[in-house]
Amino acid sequence: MTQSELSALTLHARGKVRDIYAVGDDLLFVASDRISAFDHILPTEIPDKGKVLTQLSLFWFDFLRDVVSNHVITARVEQYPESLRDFAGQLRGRSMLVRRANMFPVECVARGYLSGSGWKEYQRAQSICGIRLPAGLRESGRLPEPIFTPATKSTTGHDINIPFGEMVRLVGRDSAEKLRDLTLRIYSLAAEHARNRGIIIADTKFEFGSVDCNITLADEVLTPDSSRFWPAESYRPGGAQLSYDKQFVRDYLESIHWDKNPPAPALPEEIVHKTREKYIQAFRQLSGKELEI
Ligand code: Q0Q
Repeated sequence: MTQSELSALTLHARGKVRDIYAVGDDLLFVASDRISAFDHILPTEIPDKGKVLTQLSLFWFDFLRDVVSNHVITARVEQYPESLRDFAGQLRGRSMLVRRANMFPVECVARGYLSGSGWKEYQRAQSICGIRLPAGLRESGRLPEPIFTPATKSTTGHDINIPFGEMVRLVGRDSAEKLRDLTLRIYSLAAEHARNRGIIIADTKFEFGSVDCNITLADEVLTPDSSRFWPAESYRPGGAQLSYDKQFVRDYLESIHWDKNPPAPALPEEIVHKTREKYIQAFRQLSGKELEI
């Protein structure tokens, strides 16, 4: 049987490496094997990357089942609607049928370490999202306690950090406080689990929605694409850290002196292979299970 193209489905939302399609009253969340580096989607895919990120999200949804509801209906293609039967081969292991949620227009970010936009803002203002921080913190340094740094999406795709008061204006005080508390609690539980297994989750971004008036964790969750994963064994505060999953790609792109302008270069087979292995290792290390390929 020929595999129908997913483009035959009705697109609901498209991201750099994941897409959502409308399926009746529900949604189909599909993770591709595309990889992004230095804000560019590379022309070379990493086989099974989408399966790792999907199955890692499913692991975390289950890990957090007593803390927060989630949007997953099922990830078993055999339980998908009949209309998706022709796509089963493309969807198995890399997709989820999810409830349609009324998404909050804020990205809920938890930071346990000082990195990325948080480090830049700290250097400029000794604060992040209006949260005053102690003097003398180092790049990649662990924060005294995790902080909640909400953001909104700009048209350029870069997140804009906003003060909590702005989030209150956007979603209301009750929801803002609940989302903040949930974000910090989920991050702390997941970061401890990961740290005990050799991975530092430096920061992470959650998307929440409302389903039947209940706050529901949506999108992908605690993956290397929605979070900064650092190998704990090489962690050294005081500078940029090695990426758990993207370091081989970054080093290769630096080694060929790519000017970071499109078109992004293709990746050699060896870099693809080693990167695929890192994704599969991350899943095994965090879930204790083997990836369903
Ligand atoms: C929804 N997104 C994010 C996104 C592009 C993901 C819409 N259960 C849901 C979800 C989810 N997940 C969404 N809407 C309604 N119900 C999530 C930002 C954007 C690709 C993938 N966009």
